[in-house]
Amino acid sequence: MELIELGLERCFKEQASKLCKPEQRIARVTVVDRGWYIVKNEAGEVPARATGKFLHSTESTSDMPCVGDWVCVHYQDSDKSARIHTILPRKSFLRRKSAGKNIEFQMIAANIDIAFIVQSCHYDFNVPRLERYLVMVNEGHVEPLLILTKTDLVSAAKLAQLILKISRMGISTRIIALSNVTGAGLEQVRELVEFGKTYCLLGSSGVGKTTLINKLTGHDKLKTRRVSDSGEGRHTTVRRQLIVLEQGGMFIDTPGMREIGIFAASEGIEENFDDIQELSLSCRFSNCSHTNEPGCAVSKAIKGGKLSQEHFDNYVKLKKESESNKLSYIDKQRKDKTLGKKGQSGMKRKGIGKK
Ligand SMILES: Nc1nc2c(ncn2[C@@H]2O[C@H](COP(=O)(O)OP(=O)(O)OP(=O)(O)O)[C@@H](O)[C@H]2O)c(=O)[nH]1
Ligand SMILES: [Mg+2]
Ligand SMILES: [Zn+2]
Repeated sequence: MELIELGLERCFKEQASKLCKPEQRIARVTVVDRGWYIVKNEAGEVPARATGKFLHSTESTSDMPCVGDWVCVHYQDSDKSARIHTILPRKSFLRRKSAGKNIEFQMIAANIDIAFIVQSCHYDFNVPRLERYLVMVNEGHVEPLLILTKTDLVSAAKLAQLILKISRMGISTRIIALSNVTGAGLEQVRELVEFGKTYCLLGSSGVGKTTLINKLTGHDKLKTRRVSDSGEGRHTTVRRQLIVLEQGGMFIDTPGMREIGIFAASEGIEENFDDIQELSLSCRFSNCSHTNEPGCAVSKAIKGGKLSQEHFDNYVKLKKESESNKLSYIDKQRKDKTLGKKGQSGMKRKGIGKK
């Protein structure tokens, strides 16, 4: 195996020559599991930990290694384990607001070329949630692709209706509908996978993310599990993991997500709702809130059936959420600073620090 197969592009090589010390080598993080990592290079995969110095230099969870990161490592015990010293700057990333009340980023993966946003046609299908994923993916400079699974469980008419719902929302992202059971649509996925590129699967538990990877690799190496009849998943995949396909290309499997909190994602929101941004240029007032101002081009488009009300409502909701989370985050940072907590940020309090 060569590093180019793992997606080592020129930009990373250049960064490595500046940031890795002579005794260090470049490797890619393939597994993250509560403070432990697995890193891979030409010679194979070994377990790794971050150095204490590295941990002390991190200010937020975004600075911690995540699956897909390129890192400078020092191999030890005759190359049987490694220490992570530096993360090379990411070309793209996927992150969300961590679940629950805590306002922090949670890194999902880094250096992704295409994110597969996976929903099942059966129970999981939800367009506002699709838009949340799209905002997250746009924010991280990743190209999105929508995957609708379990087409074997719905009629062709029902599938057409779901696809129409997506396009009515103004979403123009490419869609692949497939069945892991009959194999319909799988060829379309195989065709788009390229050598050296990294794909990340995102979606609720039980939609068939892992099954899809197993289909692509051709062997059932990764664990999957039957879901209940209501389609409710059971969180079979518990860690993020990068898998290299024999035919080239890499897939990152992730555990199903219940919440996709949006936080400080104004760029992603603008990109996903560019239709609204464009219309608002024609509003009479430049600070139009598109509620009841005269001469509002957005309201006019909604009334005229040119813009979906649901799409607009979703825009307002996500924008509010993103901004209010950002304000709380800034507020928390300020408080932490005045209390002098910067040196012992959240991560160390949660015990992820060095052992
Ligand atoms: N009928 C049908 N069942 C499928 C399809 N794809 C996956 N399944 C089944 O759905 C169940 C869940 O699949 P998984 O691949 O484990 O789902 P997952 O998205 O990886 O779930 P988590 O790991 O919990 O996030 C398994 O029983 C699969 O066999 C499909 O296209 N059609
Ligand atoms: Mg899984
Ligand atoms: Zn307006």
